[in-house]
Amino acid sequence: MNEQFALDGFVVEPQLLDLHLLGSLHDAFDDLFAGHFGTGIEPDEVNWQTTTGDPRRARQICNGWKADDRIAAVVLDPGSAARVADLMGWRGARLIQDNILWKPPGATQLGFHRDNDYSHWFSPAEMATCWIALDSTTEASGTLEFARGSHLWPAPASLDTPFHAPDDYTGDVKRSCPANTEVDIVSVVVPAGGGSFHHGDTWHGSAANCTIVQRRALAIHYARADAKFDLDRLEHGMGKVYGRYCGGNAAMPDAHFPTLHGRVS
Ligand SMILES: O=C(O)CCC(=O)C(=O)O
Repeated sequence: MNEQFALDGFVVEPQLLDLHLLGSLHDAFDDLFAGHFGTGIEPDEVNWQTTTGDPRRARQICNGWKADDRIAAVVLDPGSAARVADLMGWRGARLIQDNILWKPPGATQLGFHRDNDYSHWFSPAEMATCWIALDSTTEASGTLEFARGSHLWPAPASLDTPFHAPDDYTGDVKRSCPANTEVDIVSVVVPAGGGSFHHGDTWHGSAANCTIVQRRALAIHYARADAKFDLDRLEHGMGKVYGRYCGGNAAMPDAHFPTLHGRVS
């Protein structure tokens, strides 16, 4: 594992994307949130659409790669998956889900959370994430924030902060911080096309966009290539959205969770 990643639980990168792609990705965001799905396939989660969405809320769609080939070209890139595998010490990485996030000027905050608290429907329940800024970011524009070293903290006893528009977006991370430790927040300030990689146990969230510029980002969540459905937990109602792709055995189908780098076993 990279030394900085092992200590902090994240690394920030000034450039992750070929800048020629930015324009087409912005167009893809316009299309997805307007309900135009180029491939004819709906994303797995659509939390905001032009006609119905609350204009003050951060916009979110999950698995836009299925709906739009311009998003797929970035999400299915084996290079980012290889980097994640290397940082995590995994033999391979498969896609779990993408997360398309758009905070227009004035849009609301996203609560601090750990991605691994959403991964209990597969095993090992470990994720890692590549986050790519599609606009230059500043603290004021509500860029992604990490609690440094928080991947080493004990798992939280309970979770109260909703993802969308919580009153205090830092509530859960403050409550989960061990005694005698300070929450050390680091903001990902990068040019468009830059971003970060983070461990699934690292606490992260973001403030409201208090500027007059857009704040769009593409997050790509990965698991180990040999991850399997946790049939027991699916039976107990966990992972309803993605568990529907379980064909009765534990293997995760490549059509929905493609292996992007390395070996499955
Ligand atoms: O872009 C953000 O502010 C949040 C991203 C995030 O938390 C995620 O994709 O898990």
